[in-house]
Amino acid sequence: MVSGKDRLFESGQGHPSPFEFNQAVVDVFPDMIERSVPGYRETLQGISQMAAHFARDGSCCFDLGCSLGAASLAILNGTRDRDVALVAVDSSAAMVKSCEQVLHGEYPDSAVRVLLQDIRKVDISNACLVVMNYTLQFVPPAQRDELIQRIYQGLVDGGALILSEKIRFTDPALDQWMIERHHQFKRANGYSDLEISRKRDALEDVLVPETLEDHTRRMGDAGFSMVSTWFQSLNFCSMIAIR
Ligand code: GEK
Repeated sequence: MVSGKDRLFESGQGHPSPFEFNQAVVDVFPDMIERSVPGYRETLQGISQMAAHFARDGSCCFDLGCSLGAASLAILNGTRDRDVALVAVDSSAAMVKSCEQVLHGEYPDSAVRVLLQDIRKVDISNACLVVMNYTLQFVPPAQRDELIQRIYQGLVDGGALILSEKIRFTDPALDQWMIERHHQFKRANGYSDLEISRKRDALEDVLVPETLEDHTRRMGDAGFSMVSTWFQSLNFCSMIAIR
């Protein structure tokens, strides 16, 4: 898929409107996420390897908040010789439309379903792997416990959740230091100070990061037996939780 260059926050005055996953975002999404999320590619590579590891014939993988299907493609790549179905879910109609074209175009013979649905409502069962690659951060914090519990219940024994999130740190000085290094990463990728600050304003109260301790506690409370970080780059982190 050809991606335009992300110029969405290059200009404008006053407080920007809250960030939405609309067609304008879809048109630049691959460029936006690569230039904004440290370690994004490495995380996808890891997801592919984990999918190969956790795949169980006759079961299903879920990609919750699939956007244009990058994590779905990683899962399909890791499970290509296995009898494993894939369900990809997103609540943005524009994302789902393009994601369907990408996945069915690249894997026409695979058992892939792309659902336009809210992940808080999706039915999860017989899952060997559930991936939420930078999606939980957009779910209101008060609703996160219930979603993680439902994922746990939908996994087979030995199945896993991969949860990638932007995180915050309890120590305000460390938190600020990480935010500044992330902004340095974005500047090195060509974003201006104005773009960085306008995107930050647009994401306020839309993307709500939590600490690693919050995530670990929630997954432990849900019943996961092993919870660990497997990848981190600055304040972006991917965790694995095994049922
Ligand atoms: C990737 N995983 O490239 N229900 C369904 N979808 C949702 C919900 C919800 N409640 N809330 C947000 N989304 C992808 C990247 S992007 C991350 C994921 C980012 C969807 C939203 O529409 C968007 O497509 C996605 O979650 C988050 O590996 O842009 O930072």
